[in-house]
Amino acid sequence: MFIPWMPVAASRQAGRIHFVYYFATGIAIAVFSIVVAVLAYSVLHFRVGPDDESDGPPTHGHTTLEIAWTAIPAVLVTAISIVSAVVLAQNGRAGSNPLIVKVKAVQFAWAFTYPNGKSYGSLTLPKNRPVKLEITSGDVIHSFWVPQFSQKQDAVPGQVNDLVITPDRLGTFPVVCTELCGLGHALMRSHADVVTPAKFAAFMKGGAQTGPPGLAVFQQNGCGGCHTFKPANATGTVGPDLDNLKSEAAKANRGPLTAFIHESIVDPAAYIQPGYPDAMPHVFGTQIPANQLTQLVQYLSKGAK
Ligand code: HEC
Ligand SMILES: [Cu+2]
Repeated sequence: MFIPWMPVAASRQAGRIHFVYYFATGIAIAVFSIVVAVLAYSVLHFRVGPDDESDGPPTHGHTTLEIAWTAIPAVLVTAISIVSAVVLAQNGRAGSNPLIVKVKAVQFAWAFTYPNGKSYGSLTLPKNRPVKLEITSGDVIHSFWVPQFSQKQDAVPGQVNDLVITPDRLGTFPVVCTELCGLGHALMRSHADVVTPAKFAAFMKGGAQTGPPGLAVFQQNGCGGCHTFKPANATGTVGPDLDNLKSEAAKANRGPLTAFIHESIVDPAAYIQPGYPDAMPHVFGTQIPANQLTQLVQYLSKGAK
């Protein structure tokens, strides 16, 4: 396309959706052009003379014209409906062997779990294989969106919504939360890497989970959306800078560092850091499994100064 009206289509579904867009837009442009042309012709051609104050000639209906302007739009609207219905049906089809990835949204992060049981904070997908995302939420309503895949799907607590994607373009594309979900909503972003099938097979085997175990817990629970923490490359500013945890724990005077961190995560309201709102989610105590919580506390206490 000469002008990039839309994000590049990076999946088969996106290609079809773009076709529907252009199909409907093409019809709209044709109708608009005809209407404006008739209007312009009428305005110019039937313009009254300077001194003509007489009434126009009386006109009655024009049956042929009326049938035409009823029938043509009906045909066009039906055509758009049929094309949309076909695309919708095709886009919902995952085929017989889709890759199933469980997607869990929480304030304010994404977790993607693969059939091998491993979870990641970003999405890795093989090119040209249908993927079925099973999307849910751990707290409030979020919405999964990758502009280049052209589809959105709500993440609703207590419910699993499917989304089928067949990536057909290698590259890295943003994952965006597109449902206002709280203070860190604007930061609730990740990315989708579309890789070759060979690379994907290596990814599934290797696990590619880099960094200390606590890092994954930190990323999966969206801590970085609100906190700055250098070891995790996190730059959030809603909550205190966790690089300063040691001095803040001393100031708070609520026991040893690890105890303070543990309490801050499972019961944020027990001690509110002066100058900050009570904005930290109160769900982590029940949401993060005990072993992961231990890893997270260790990870934060090691990185803290
Ligand atoms: C929605 C934003 C938000 C998210 C997400 C969030 N926090 Fe917080 N956090 C805050 C705010 C605001 C405070 C300060 C208020 C308070 O003390 O409760 C805070 C305080 C803390 C403190 C105490 C720090 C201090 O200096 O007193 C720790 C430790 C902490 N958070 C860790 C985490 C971890 C670990 C996660 C991820 C599991 C996380 N936070 C997720 C907003 C957030
Ligand atoms: Cu969200």
